Amino acid sequence: MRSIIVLGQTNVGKTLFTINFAHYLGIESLTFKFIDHRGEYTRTYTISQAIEFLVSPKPHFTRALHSIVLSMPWGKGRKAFELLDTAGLTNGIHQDEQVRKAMGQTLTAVREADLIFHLFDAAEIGKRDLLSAVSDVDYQVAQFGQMRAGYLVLANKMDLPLAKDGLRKLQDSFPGHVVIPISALYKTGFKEVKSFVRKHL
Ligand SMILES: Nc1nc2c(ncn2[C@@H]2O[C@H](COP(=O)(O)OP(=O)(O)OP(=O)(O)O)[C@@H](O)[C@H]2O)c(=O)[nH]1
Ligand SMILES: [Mg+2]
Repeated sequence: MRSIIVLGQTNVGKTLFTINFAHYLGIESLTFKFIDHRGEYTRTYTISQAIEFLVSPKPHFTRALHSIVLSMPWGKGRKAFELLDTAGLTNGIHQDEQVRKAMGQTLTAVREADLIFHLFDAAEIGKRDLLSAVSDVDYQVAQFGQMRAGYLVLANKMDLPLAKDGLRKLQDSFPGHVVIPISALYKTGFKEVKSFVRKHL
């Protein structure tokens, strides 16, 4: 099955995007496959349960890979694909072993994914100066991503103040890349994301 991996620093909105994009594609009941220190297992949530249990402003809330199978209309039928939510990327070596392990897991998974969605918190970037706006680890991911056809930068949290400034900084930092502004919270920009999937997956 083709797959899309969602990458980005902690708290940028990867998990909320994963859940609400699934909802946007018409899925009401989400079966997540978790792969962590307990092995591989599944859990099924409604959309509101998934948001309640899996999304948090607490940093490094997602501790390991979890994925859901989605599908969308394709030609005369539907096409199924996997959407992988990951633990937040960190600069350098994190002191927490679980966070370090999760980062290794993310980097392995990214090699196998067909498309990469690289999420940023545009509102946070809007508050900072251009030099410190985008971190080293994000540049490394972008460099790896640009070698692949299906690499997409998502400027998230466009509903918040200063996000427009952040979007501009992202466009300056990643010239030549497709940057789509979205709000994972309000599901804006999702039509454009869906078109990208249709074109590249
Ligand atoms: N206003 C606003 N808040 C958002 C948006 N997307 C996510 N958030 C909030 O940002 C916080 C972090 O969201 P998560 O989806 O848990 O972020 P994450 O990238 O999965 O974080 P980690 O799992 O720690 O790596 C939560 O409080 C979300 O409600 C958005 O588009 N707009
Ligand atoms: Mg998360």
